[in-house]
Amino acid sequence: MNEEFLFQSDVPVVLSIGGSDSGGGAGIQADLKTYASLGVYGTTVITCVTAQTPAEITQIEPMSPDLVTAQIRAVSNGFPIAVAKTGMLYSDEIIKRVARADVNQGIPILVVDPVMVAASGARLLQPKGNEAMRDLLLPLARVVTPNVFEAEILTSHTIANHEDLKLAAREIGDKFDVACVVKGGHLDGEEVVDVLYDEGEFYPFVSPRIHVKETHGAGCVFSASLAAYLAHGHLLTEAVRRAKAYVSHALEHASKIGHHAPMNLFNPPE
Ligand code: PXL
Repeated sequence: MNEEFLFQSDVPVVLSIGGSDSGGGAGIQADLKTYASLGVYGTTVITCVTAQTPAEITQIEPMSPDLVTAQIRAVSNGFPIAVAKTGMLYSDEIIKRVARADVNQGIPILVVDPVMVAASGARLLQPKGNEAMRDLLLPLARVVTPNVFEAEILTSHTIANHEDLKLAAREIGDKFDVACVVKGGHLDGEEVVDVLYDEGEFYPFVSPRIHVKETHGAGCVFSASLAAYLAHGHLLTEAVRRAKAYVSHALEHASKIGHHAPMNLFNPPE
């Protein structure tokens, strides 16, 4: 893509490649709300449709791989994408399409949220997809954002404490030649420590734990806000700092919506 095309926009363009969450709290819906809130233009490639609320997923149906390819082509031909992020990709066939060089060539910066298993335990990536995620998609990323469970799958090591978390970030970063931020929210403690590893350096990000009963979509919102801050031109360390603050603030200001209490994405911290 030529540079002129990239700078023709009044606002940066971000692309989310992921699943639809009918409850609106995670997936593509959470990403679009985050993009609207942070002043970037959101575009989407839907990989699958899920029937769910924050409490449970009752059905998942993937799009055809051809439709995924057609969506990526349409969006990248029509818009100057600054940053793309991947979320729920569901199958190895879909990962293969996203990873094809002739399909994703218009994407300068890729954020990979290696979505595998939901907090509820539901499988968001079929077992065959783990290998495709590791071998085909991770090496294309600028930054990968696993939670503790995903980092355990990617490294085949147990993560029980902050030292394990650091080692996992370094192992993933060095192995795939990417930056890696492992999110520590699933470890115990009154502080949540996320660790970014980039080009041989560790950057810890510490925040007080926010005690809320619903954290559905927090991972999606972290990677989407990270993509948005990168699209605004922030350096990776500053983009991670801001993404973490955005998620914390959204959790802290959760709104009561029926029986649920989803994050408030429309009240950013700065
Ligand atoms: O948070 C991971 C995630 C991503 N994408 C979709 C989801 C979920 C979790 O439920 O439903 C569509």
